[in-house]
Amino acid sequence: MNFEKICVLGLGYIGLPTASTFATHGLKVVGVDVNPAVVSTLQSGQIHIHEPGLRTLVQAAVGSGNLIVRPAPEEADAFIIAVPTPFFDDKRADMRAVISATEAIVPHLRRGNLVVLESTSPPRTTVDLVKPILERSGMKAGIDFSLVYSPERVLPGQILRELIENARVIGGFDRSSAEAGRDLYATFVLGEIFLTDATTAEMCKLMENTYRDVNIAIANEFSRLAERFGIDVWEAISLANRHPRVRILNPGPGVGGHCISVDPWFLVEAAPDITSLIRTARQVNDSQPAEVVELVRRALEGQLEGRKVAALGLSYKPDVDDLRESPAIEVAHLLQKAGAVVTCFEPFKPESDIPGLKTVPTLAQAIDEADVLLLLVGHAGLRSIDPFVVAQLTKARSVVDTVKGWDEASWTTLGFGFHRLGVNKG
Ligand code: SAJ
Repeated sequence: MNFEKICVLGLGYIGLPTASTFATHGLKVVGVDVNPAVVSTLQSGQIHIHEPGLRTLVQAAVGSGNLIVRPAPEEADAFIIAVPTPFFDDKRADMRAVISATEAIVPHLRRGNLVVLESTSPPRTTVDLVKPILERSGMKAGIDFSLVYSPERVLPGQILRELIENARVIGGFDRSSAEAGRDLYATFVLGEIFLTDATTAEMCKLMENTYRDVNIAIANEFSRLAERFGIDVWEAISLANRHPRVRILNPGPGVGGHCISVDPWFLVEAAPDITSLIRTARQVNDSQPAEVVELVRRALEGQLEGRKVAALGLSYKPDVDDLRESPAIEVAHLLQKAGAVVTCFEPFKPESDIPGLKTVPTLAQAIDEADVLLLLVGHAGLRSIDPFVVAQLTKARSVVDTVKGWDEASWTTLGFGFHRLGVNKG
């Protein structure tokens, strides 16, 4: 199947790179976002998210005339839905954005079109939710138009490379839909393309992220065990990982971001009676910020009330600016609830304004008055700070490292007390 013009609905972390990559590979792309601020930012040549290389890519796409940004979809050969699927407070998937994006396509749907859902969704969303909405057009999936679920699997921080190089799974409502999807993504995907059915593709995406969540949960539980039994979990993990069939992940302050901390709930919601392991893993990872609070309490000899904590790093993981579902933010809130006075510094969003938290734009301001320095995210720029320089800028003489970002000896030789998550060798 041949594609000349496509519409990409949702210009966030996935939609914008995808739209731009199609555009730089020669397709006419209409990028659509319902948020007027996103539309005007992109139309003025700026971008609203941080991702290495994205600014240059978007500028190339817009500059070529192939990418235009609009508030609503229009007729095209294919439509790609890449809108967010967050969850409600009770952990049920919030599918409102998928529903309204699909509804927005209906008036423009023509015979021979392809519709792709990329948003991570509960099992059977493509056939049970998206298909009936599209068929309000009077046309039938698999007969009049093609329908596909194709999950994005790119790692924030490496999106542009992984978009092109990763293997791609294309789940068709029927075989000819899957083949149409393959023809579209073959425009730029260099990784292998695998065809399957839509529900298998949905499950595949949810299983990948759930697998990672469960594996991080066990690392976090190992770190609690290490603290109880008086060892260093990082050393134990690196030794265990010398086994040819063991690959334990890293413990940390918790699991954040819009993917791994959300997607397992889609499986729990869909089948609560057979997902106890998945639910427990989520609960273990969600309780990790509280573990960090206890670690800080120990570093401050049991007293958090009125003590000043410099929280370094707020994003959900290293070297990205994404604050969604960030465990670091949860740690800061919990510390405040426990009576500590917290000053936060996020180098990738120095001007960020987070409700209920005090953020400052420089490291110096964050550590100035602190009693303890708390490393929450292993950003390269935070890992490489010089303890000698820091010692001149702060009166704190205690550090807490939740991500194994700092070298213990460099701090202790300067007189700092050093506390690391998962280590209890005292
Ligand atoms: N984390 C740990 N320990 C680890 C690894 C990660 O605590 O050993 C934490 C991170 O700090 C972060 C969270 O887990 O808070 C998730 O980070 P991540 O790097 O594991 O994953 P994401 O959420 O950035 O991206 C994931 C990726 N999925 C998998 O690796 C299976 C990516 O390929 C997906 O495309 C993405 O989710 C998505 O969009 O679903």
